[in-house]
Formats: sequence, C-alpha cells, structure tokens
Amino acid sequence: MSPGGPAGRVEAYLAGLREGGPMHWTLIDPDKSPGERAAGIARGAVELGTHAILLGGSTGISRAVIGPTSAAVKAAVRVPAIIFPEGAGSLTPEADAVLFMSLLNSRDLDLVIRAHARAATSIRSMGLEPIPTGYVVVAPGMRVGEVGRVDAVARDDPATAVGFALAAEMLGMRFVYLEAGSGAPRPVPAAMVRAVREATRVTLIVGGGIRSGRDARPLLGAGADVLVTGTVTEEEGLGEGYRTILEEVHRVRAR
Ligand code: 1GP
Repeated sequence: MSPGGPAGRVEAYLAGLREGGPMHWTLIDPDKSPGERAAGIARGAVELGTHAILLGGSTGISRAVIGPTSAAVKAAVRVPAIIFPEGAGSLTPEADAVLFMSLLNSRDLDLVIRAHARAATSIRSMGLEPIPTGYVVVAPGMRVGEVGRVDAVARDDPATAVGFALAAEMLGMRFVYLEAGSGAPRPVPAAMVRAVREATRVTLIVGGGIRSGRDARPLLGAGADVLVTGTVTEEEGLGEGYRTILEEVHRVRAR
C-alpha cells in the first residue's frame, strides 16, 4: 500500500471508477455495527453495487473497535475500507485509507488543521493512505455542525459553498465533501451541488439526509461524484431506500 503521495492506490482506484460515472459509498458506524456485523452489511452493500465502505460515526470511536471492524470488513469485501475520522482515536492500520478532512467552515482550528498536524506522523507510519478532502458543512449540519463548531453554509447560499470548494481545490485538495449532517431531514440542495460542480474539478462527495432514490436523483443530476449514506442502512438495513439509491447511481453509470 502506498503511504500517500499525489495519488495512492485507493485514490487511483476511485479515480478510475469516477471515469465511469458517479459512485456510492456506504458509511458504517463501528460502534453500532462492530466486527462481523459490519462485515455482513459490507458484503450485502457490495453485492448491491456500493463502491467503498466508510467507517466512522459522529461520536468518538476507539481503536479497540475500529481496528477489528476494519479487519473484518477487509476480509469480507474487496472494495476499499476508508476511515471517516472524528479524531486520531479512530485511526487504524487495518483500513486502506483515511479521508484526511479539514473541516473548512469550523471555528475550531483543531478541526481545520491542528488535529491533522498531531495525527500526520502516525498516519504515515501506519501506511494509511490519506485522501485530501475539504469538508464543508451545510445547514442544518446536525451533530457534526454542533461538535464541529461550524458556521454552516446556508442552504440558499451556493456562492459560499463554491468559495470553500474552490479554495480547497486551490490548496491542492482533490476531494470536497458537502455534508448536510447525518440524519438531516433533507440533503444538500441540488443547486448548491451544481454550482460547486461547475466551479471545480474536484471529486465531489455529497452526504447527509439521502434516504431514497428520489433523494439521490437530483444530486446525481447536479453532478455529484459520490453519494454517501449511513442512516438509511442503520434504520432500514439494505432495504428499499438503500436499493433505490444504488439503482439511481448505477442507472447513471450505465448511460
Ligand atoms: C454523514 O454524510 C454522512 O456524515 C451520511 O449521512 O447518515 O444522513 O446518510 P446520513
């Protein structure tokens, strides 16, 4: 596994997938679904066509849980296991990569860059591939908006989202994640996704509040490269909502 550089193995894999159209990543919270339970969800999710497994949650995850859960997921599926971190405690060498995210619209410098500086040396020595990501929280923001001490981007203010995304791109980040917050009543507005898509070339990740194919369709139409879902699987398993999201993603890929 490449320890990083311009594009490690996971990033190259994602770039290859992106050429074929949008992707879907399944977020699993190892505290709610540890070990074999996560592996079972991952197996079913990959059968339905998800392209990566994100491991993380909005409350601190201990290494004792994230390590064995990453290992179980990796043994179960061939898609990358990527950590979606809330801090250095959620890092493990058992995963393939970590979304190395700067929470760009936080008032807390720890979440913008200081925690990253503290974690960078151990990420390198673990051999975890960092995926350079600008993380932008859009209203309502939910829990990450609160714990992240965020000045959330207003839903009717795509220009501010474009500013953050363009700044991230200019700083060399290759991914931007527009986040409405886990469990948000509505996803990021499609008009905002479209504005960011038109202004940047980054790989554009959109998450928060996507519960069905109906939610997914306008985001895909607006140019999202990656849809992330977590709550829908936690609440309904790999049921109707989840399946219709995957159908939408694969319908666009088949074009
Ligand atoms: C959370 O964007 C992800 O960080 C997923 O959100 O749980 O609402 O699917 P949901």
